[in-house]
Amino acid sequence: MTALNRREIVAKLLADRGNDLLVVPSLGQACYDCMAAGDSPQTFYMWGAMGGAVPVALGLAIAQPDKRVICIAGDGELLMGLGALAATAAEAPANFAIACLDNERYGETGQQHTATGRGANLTAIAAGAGFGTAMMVTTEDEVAAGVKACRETPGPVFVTFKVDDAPEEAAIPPKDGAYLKSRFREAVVGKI
Ligand SMILES: Cc1ncc(C[n+]2csc(CCOP(=O)(O)OP(=O)(O)O)c2C)c(N)n1
Ligand SMILES: [Mg+2]
Repeated sequence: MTALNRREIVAKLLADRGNDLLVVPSLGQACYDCMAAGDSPQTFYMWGAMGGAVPVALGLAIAQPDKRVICIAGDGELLMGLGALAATAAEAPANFAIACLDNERYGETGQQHTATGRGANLTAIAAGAGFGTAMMVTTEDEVAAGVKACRETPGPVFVTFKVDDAPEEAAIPPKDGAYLKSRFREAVVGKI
């Protein structure tokens, strides 16, 4: 494993995010990473629905073409919903990026090994699905380019960040699903 730190990657992905960046972190540690970088009503935390973060974020990107949408997803999360990568490439939203935090583990549930530590390459899978930009970031030198691609490159963009498998301290976002939905909706389309 290389020594990239997931919290530092997420802090960079979300730096100076303003009001036009919409973020969908997958369940578990990706949510805590986003919370640790600073809570925002423009973050829609997935408290469950493993495998559902990309479909949710893809629909959001299609519905909000003037806003950048980033799905920050664990490797386990993506492996559970690989078909969503093909659907994303087929829809090809220019405002959409997936940032995979690949620790080669199901970290949230006890560090079980995932297939990415045993040969599966999510960047190659994304490229095969048809993503125009599909990058693998393994060193500090490559981080800035990976972050820039997620924030700015016309999508769909897929970037794997190989991060170390050390669990970080939990930073717990709000848990009330109705509240999270309402505040996100209001932040994106205003009060109804
Ligand atoms: C359908 C389903 N299966 C299993 C789980 C249990 N579960 C919750 S988080 C998680 C691991 C997620 O791994 P990954 O997306 O790689 O995130 P990490 O914690 O490693 O960053 C698992 C197995 C679940 N919530 N839903
Ligand atoms: Mg993982």
